[in-house]
Amino acid sequence: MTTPITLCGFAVSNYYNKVKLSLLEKGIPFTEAEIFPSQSEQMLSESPMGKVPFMRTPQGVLSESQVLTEFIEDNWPEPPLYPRDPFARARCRELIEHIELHLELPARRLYGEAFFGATVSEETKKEVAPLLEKGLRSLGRVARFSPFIAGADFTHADCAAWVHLPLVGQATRRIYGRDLVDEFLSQAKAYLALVGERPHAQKVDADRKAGMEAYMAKGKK
Ligand SMILES: N[C@@H](CCC(=O)N[C@@H](CS)C(=O)NCC(=O)O)C(=O)O
Repeated sequence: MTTPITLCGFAVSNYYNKVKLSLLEKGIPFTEAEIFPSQSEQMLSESPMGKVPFMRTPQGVLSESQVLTEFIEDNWPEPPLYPRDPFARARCRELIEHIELHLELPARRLYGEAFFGATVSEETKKEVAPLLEKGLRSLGRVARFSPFIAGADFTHADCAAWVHLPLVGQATRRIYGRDLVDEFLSQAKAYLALVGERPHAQKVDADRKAGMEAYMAKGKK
């Protein structure tokens, strides 16, 4: 497929940035459309849950970041961001599932208070901490950090880990006064710094920071 695609979402979204980093690392031409989550009819016609990211392609619109990742890899196999071997590929997907289901999703319940000035109940905070501890212990059993999360090569699993783990760590620092990611995954800090040195990661991060500043400036108006 040669026609450019459009990645829709906003630069502060971790799921958006996961897909954006995969696209950049693979050198796929794409444009970005800044779109925020909503339940408007227009939005729901493209993203059935009203979430971002979603992707406009010549064949139609796709939603769910992992679906976009798989679509990208299937359409543009070179350079590969999954190993060729099916078992090793499955290991990468296992890592992504672990991070999203057992870390990002529970941590998301804290984001309202951690990042957006809302209040999260004490009950929720108590419920989420052991889930995250379990999720981090489980990730520690499958992550390699040698030097990348799935082994020697940079993969889509790194695109996911690099956007989600810092957010989980930051949320736990703000809510519990402890960075559970650092506490349970001693290699995480050095690993995230290694990925963060990649030029495309730096581009994603610069856009994220600019997006965050614009969001804060809007809030002050
Ligand atoms: N499972 C979805 C999660 C995407 C997601 O939660 N995106 C957030 C922004 S980071 C969103 O759109 N939130 C709005 C909402 O939940 O309604 C994916 O992988 O794409």
